[in-house]
Amino acid sequence: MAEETIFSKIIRREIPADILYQDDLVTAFRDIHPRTPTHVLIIPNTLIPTLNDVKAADEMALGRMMTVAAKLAKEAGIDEDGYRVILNCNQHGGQEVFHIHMHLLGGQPLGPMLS
Ligand code: IU
Repeated sequence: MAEETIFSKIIRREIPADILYQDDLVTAFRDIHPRTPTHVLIIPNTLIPTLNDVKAADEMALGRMMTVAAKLAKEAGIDEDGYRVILNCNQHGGQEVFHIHMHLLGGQPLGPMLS
């Protein structure tokens, strides 16, 4: 059984976060250390530590993360200019919180991916 992170407490609203969207499958909230004018994290409500742990049963939630990313990008007004979604996995991917999350980044030009 994977250990819960602070993100589980955010989902249950036990600690404050700027939640922009929540449904039965996913929760989206503003990153506390925004790297870009729009920086939102989109996470499944069930604990999946990393992309390596994803199972077929998680596909609904993972798909919902995509549609919610697109919806929030539109709401933030960054859909036309464009934006980036990132999902970090483990140490080399730079993952710090072991509850899978998609970063939605935008509001400025982001340049080439690995610069
Ligand atoms: P990473 O992909 O695991 O490196 O990203 C973790 C992100 O979670 C990082 O951008 C943090 O600023 C963010 N975050 C947060 O928004 N709220 C928290 O309570 C914690 C981390 I802990």
